[in-house]
Amino acid sequence: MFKKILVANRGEIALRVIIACREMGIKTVAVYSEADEHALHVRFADEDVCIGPARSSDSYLNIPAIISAAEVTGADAIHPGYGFLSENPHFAEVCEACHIRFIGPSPHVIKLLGDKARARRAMKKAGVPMLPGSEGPVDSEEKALKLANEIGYPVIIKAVAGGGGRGMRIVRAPEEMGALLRTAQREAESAFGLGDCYVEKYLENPRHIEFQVLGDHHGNLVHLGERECSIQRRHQKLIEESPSPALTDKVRKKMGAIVVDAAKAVQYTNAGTFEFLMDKDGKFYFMEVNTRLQVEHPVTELVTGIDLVKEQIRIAAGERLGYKQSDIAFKGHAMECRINAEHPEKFTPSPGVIRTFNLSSGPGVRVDTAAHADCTIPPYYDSMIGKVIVFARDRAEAIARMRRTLEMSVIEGIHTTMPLHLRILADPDFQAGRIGTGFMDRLLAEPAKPRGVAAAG
Ligand code: MV4
Repeated sequence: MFKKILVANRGEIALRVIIACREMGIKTVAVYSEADEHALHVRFADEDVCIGPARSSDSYLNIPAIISAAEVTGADAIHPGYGFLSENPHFAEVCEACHIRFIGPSPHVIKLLGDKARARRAMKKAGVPMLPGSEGPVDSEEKALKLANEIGYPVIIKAVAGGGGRGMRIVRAPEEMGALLRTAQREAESAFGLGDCYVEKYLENPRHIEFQVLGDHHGNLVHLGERECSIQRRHQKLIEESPSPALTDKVRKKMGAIVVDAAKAVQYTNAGTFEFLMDKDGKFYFMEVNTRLQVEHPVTELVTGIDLVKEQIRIAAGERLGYKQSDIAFKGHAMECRINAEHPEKFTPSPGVIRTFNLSSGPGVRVDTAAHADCTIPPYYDSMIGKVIVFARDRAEAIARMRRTLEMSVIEGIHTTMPLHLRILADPDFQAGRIGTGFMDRLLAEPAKPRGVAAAG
């Protein structure tokens, strides 16, 4: 087992990794930017190294500074968390070249699945259900039109290097194709340095459902069920839950087996997430694979009882998964609300000093955060300041528990998304599990009901 792990991240996820290490008896090294000198991940690590100025590109993305920090402290592994360098195959390669274990999949797999067109081909070959679309990048308007004509409108143009929804264009009629393909290519070129785009059939208001996998270096690979992530706005998830209200045990078993076979086909190791779109008939279509630990991993931990971060560390150290698929049982219902330092309606960032910070606790409540009273939320990074995760016997109890917890929570000094979460949780469609990726557009199009006032009529 590793003796010392460097945590190449900040905020709640850096703290989450430190928690796992402390419980495993592994020493930790925090790295931090000049804006994070007083952050909790620095306070609770055994050692800490400043890696540069506040801007991410100068600090949390600064590969030479992070590798140097690992070398001077004698860390034998690096956990990248999510975001920043977590899906950078070059970083994973540099770690291995410096004899520091990267806690994540192999650089080869990160690279393969990071190219969305290559990932699509690999997954199709492995038997994963796909939407009809192009085999690789489409380089001309003619080819795009021919394909769209075959599969039918609407179609969607996506960047090969994309993911997370950036640089996508929906084409509803042939006369829009030329202009939209060119803008998508131009946008992809400037965002990712690669203009290649592919085309596939567009689904209206699908559900976003993802499967968690864990694979060791001895050929053992299991799935840990799904997470429903349809409650999103501008490709930022707001609420995630497990199980999905749309899945039966039978479908979970069938999709889980498909995902396990596909992950084995690319020799996937460590933690990963296979994302799907589900249409109104319950059919699944592959979207992409995330080769990192995800923000919403706690909901899976709560319904399976498996600590994903400890598992990542054990797997990276060469240990075997200690269980088979048939040993994994799903129990109860978990739900997570992401608390962002944002204006709840305008979605503009709200950095500043938190004056009061009191996230309620109670039976079945978990809070993952690195924020506290009198801490400063810097403007340089992601606006997520914490996650409230509840665990209950069933979905109705999970919703009631989440509403109770947020109602009894107080954050003052900055704006947060808590009021928006309460609005979502009070919505009859949400409560009935009638959700899709268009849910937030619908909710935000209607005026907010005044809180605590019964509607007339
Ligand atoms: C789609 C789609 C409909 N049809 N692909 C958004 C994130 C990016 N990874 C892919 N996305 C979508 N791809 C086809 N063929 C709809 C979306 C989409 C979406 C997906 C998941 C969660 C929220 C979303 C919001 C808008 C669009």
